[in-house]
Amino acid sequence: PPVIRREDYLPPAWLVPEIALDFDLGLDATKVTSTLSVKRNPEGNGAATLRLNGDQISPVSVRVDGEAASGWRMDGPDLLVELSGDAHEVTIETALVPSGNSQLMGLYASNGMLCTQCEAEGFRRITFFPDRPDVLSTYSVRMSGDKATFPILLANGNCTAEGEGENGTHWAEWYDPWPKPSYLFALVAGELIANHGTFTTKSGRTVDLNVWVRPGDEGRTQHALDSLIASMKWDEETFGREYDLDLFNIVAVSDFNMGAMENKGLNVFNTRYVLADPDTATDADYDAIEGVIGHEYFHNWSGNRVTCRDWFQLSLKEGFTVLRDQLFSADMGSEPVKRIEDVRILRIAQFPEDSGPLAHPIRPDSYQEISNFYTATVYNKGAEVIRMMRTMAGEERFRKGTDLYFDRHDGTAATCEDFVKAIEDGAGLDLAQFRLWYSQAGTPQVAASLTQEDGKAVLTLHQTVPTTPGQPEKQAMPIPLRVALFDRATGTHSGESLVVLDKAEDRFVFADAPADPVLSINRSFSAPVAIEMARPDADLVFLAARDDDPFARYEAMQSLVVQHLVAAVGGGLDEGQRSAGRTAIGEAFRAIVTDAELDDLMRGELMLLPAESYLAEQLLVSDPGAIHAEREGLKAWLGATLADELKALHDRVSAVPYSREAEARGARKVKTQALVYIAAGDGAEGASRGIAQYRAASCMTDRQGALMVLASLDCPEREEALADFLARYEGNALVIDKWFSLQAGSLHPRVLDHVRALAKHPEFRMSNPNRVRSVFMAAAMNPVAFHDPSGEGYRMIGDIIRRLDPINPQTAARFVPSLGRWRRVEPARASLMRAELERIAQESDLSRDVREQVSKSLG
Ligand code: HT7
Ligand code: ZN
Repeated sequence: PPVIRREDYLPPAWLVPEIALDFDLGLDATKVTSTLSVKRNPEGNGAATLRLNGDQISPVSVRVDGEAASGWRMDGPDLLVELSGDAHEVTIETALVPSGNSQLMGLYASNGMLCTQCEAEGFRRITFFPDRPDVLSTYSVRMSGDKATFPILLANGNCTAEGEGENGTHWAEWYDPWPKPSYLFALVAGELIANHGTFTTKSGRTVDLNVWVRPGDEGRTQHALDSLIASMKWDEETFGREYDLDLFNIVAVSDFNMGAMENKGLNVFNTRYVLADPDTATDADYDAIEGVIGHEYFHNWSGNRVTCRDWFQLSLKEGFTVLRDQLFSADMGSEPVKRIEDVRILRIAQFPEDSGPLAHPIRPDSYQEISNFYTATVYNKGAEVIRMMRTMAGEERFRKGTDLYFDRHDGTAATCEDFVKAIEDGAGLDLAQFRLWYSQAGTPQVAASLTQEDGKAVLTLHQTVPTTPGQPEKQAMPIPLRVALFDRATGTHSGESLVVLDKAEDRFVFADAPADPVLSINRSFSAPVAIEMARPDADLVFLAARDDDPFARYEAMQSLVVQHLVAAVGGGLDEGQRSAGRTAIGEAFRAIVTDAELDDLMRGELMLLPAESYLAEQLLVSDPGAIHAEREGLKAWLGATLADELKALHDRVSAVPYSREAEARGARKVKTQALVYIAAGDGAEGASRGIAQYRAASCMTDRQGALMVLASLDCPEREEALADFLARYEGNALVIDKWFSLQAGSLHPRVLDHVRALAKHPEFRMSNPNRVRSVFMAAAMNPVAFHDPSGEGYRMIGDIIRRLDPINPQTAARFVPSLGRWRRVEPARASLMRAELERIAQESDLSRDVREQVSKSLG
């Protein structure tokens, strides 16, 4: 497959200032007539040929300036039209079969309705067009269809006219005044019902808001609508961004490849990120809905008003928008808890990507299939990179930078370089060297040591940026680190400083530090790096209990456990050392479980053990079985040793009545955490408390938490709860997804048999990405299932990739990275993982998506 390179960018030869689309809608047959006003681009190469991209479509007719065109031909999937002048009108008809579109890109049918997904290259599956984000057009859309099948007809912008047609049909016309790239086009038609609201913007305009869902789901839309209103207000207050149309529609669809899509004025969402009520959605679901609604709304400025010049610039909109949604969620809830959650996601999803065969910079240099680059690196590391600029500039100056960015580039397709330059100019920063964060892949490792010289504390830092595929040589990057030096006696420090390490090695002298201080470094995770520092347990126990930065407290607790488990897995601990390590962890853990000053939301974070994938990251080559056994061993030891404290905690929080307030949410979070440890320490006690929590549950958070614990136990209560859950929520797809994923993600010894049975369950559907992920992504992320020494877990994931690829290649390709980690796994498992990748590679008609990921993983 051809490789697309960033350095080959050329401006488009032809522009399309306007497009008119006419849809004659049907689930099995839709006719599309598109009329493009094309204009030669003075900045283009002057070519007479207009290249219009297509994908699995063919033209029914082609006209130029109203006449049947003779000068057109196909070049592979693309349509080439010969044009003589500088401006023409090109009209093309295509015929689509939405019900046959299982890839869920372009126009497709979902649950009896029609909807579109055009990012990144789906528009070319609807009609022929220069399908690239630097071609901006105003869209006029007309659609007609059977009124009973499609009572609601939606597109971008505002509805300008509607009426009745013949034979039970009706029609609507929509016009979006804001020029946009084709990837932001959207159309939805179907039987939908709205939860309606309004928002008055800061300049006094009233915006109509609708959250559209299938009839019957409308009772679960209020949280989404509230989140939208909160997002609109927050973006005005925090970034000075006002909404720019009179209407904002959100539509929930049940078949969707990703979370949601920011189409101008018509966001399309996976039902997962819309529907919630206390009986069916957990607190985590509520938070995710708020975050995703915010994310898509914020794209209206960071993505839509200022879009990307080409897909290599994806982090321009995604990294920035993730940062914006993170700041929003932090302001809506607890800032430190949100920061801890974001760092945990980065470490679980992005660090492994950055150290594996698919590592790429946040602004990639090449790709074969752009869908493979919607990654944790582009999104989450991209957000961290912009967050570092904010940290170095300070909030106020950062805002000056973003204001300048929006002013300078409004209405255009911009680059990451444009963004950095605007922050540089607006915030008054020198970001010359900082630009390396955009071009170099790999998580920098920072070795830190603290010494005393002439009564002063000296912090020595040394950075290494690991080699990554295609990047053997790396340069030192600027790494902003927040540090504080604690006085052991008083538990205080004299102020936090920001040091920027911009050389391979540097020393920072702290003249007025206390004698023999305790170092707190990378506070609030000011840089996305790994800090390497061997530290006495006592220092970490001190910070876990006393650091005034909540993130640093969490970090100290994590480091204490990581240090211990990594040594244990490596066989480097004798019985005495193991027991001393556990005792230190146990004491820190006891303080967390019993600290009356700590709020429960934070307690829930501090109680979490580091993920197995993060532990594996610490080792060049690891044995997943040994990591799992050591981590579970520690969990069981903590559960048994602190049984009384954990039961007291479980009892206390079980008495807190349901509400959406932070205190009650914290109680629920800790309730399941406590249950996890109790069950690890004593299975029978876990089963009886688990089923009691399940039966008493008045909300999904408690019910799902109890079921999660029971699903990992081999006890009769497990079967009772699973059967009850299935019967209780029959017909509710999102909750049935939970039922599938709790079993596929369980630590039960027969989990592989369970996954095989789930794949044969009558409710399992290969055509629905949520359902496929609920079984197979849960299994791929579950070390017990995936890393089973038999290799059956790898075989299962290999099989699903091969079976899913012809149906939905984008979703299939998302499973490849789990197998791609083979080089970091012990030899016996590594060869089984590699064999699975080779088996996939032998398939003759693999999609570009899967082929790219598999060949890079083997290469
Ligand atoms: N910008 C959206 C990306 C997206 C997407 C990409 C490829 C295939 C399907 C897709 N659905 C949505 C989502 C976002 O980041 O906001
Ligand atoms: Zn996004």
